[in-house]
Amino acid sequence: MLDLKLYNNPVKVTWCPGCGDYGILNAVKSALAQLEIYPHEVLFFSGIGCGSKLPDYVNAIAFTTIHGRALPIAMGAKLANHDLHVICITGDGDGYGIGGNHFLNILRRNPDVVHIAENNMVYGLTKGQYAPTSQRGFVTSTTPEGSIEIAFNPLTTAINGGATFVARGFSGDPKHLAKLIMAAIQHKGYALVDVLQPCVIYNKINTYDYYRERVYKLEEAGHDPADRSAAMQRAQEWGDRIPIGIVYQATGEPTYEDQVAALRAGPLAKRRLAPLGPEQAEALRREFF
Ligand SMILES: Cc1ncc(C[n+]2csc(CCOP(=O)(O)OP(=O)(O)O)c2C)c(N)n1
Repeated sequence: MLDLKLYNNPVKVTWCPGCGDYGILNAVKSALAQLEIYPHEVLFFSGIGCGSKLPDYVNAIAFTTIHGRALPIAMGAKLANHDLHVICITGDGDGYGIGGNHFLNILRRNPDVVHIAENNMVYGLTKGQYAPTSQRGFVTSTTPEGSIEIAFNPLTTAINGGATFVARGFSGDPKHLAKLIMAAIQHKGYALVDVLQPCVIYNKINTYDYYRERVYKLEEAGHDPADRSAAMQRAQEWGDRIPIGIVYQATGEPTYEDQVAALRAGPLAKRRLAPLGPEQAEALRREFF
């Protein structure tokens, strides 16, 4: 186990006191320390949102993309350098709303990328508009009479879309969440960890108490993550009992990068650049600049 302090940096955290994102930050650092992954071996991507600030608060390599676009950029980085642990951090609006198309497509491509979705069921950064995961009836500035839409279910969508690892954690239980993140990092392929994350300012329904009364651990309930139909059943469970843990895991599926013909000779980061003649160099310069 590495020293947790290794992942500390001097950046001032600007989340509200009590924000569920603190538990996720602790769980991420703890997972990296337990797996003995050094800061230079991990590459974070995020979009825009409160949750997307998480990589700013970790001493590691990080790239803030634009709203909703972190997943395809993370996938590109993994294709270029397979040695890096690529971790993508999105909010629910970021990852499932504006980035929804990228979410659907990464599921069926299976690159070796971890996706941690901080699911507070609301748009936090922009001050409380409803999100795709907001529960029906949820009252916000943009749904003054309550949301009339069915809440998006990331777990069933992920399993149905071809994801090979689907888990749900709760930011109020960072130790358990760290175990899920470790399993996601160790999984070869796309791994979704959807995290129930209370927003203490804009979501007064899905609070710490709301979840504490309802969550139960799948590993203590005899659930077999390899059983796809059992996973679909658990993924639909919501109400008095809410499952957390590894919902679904398929092993042995090839990753995207394993199958790309152009990468058979190895990832780009490991290849020597052939010396360019002046004509080739000029042609490239003209094409790209
Ligand atoms: C293209 C674009 N559209 C809209 C925005 C405004 N915007 C920034 S963050 C955000 C939503 C944040 O919600 P979520 O992703 O759930 O993250 P949270 O802040 O709740 O952690 C929106 C709509 C933007 N920055 N860029």
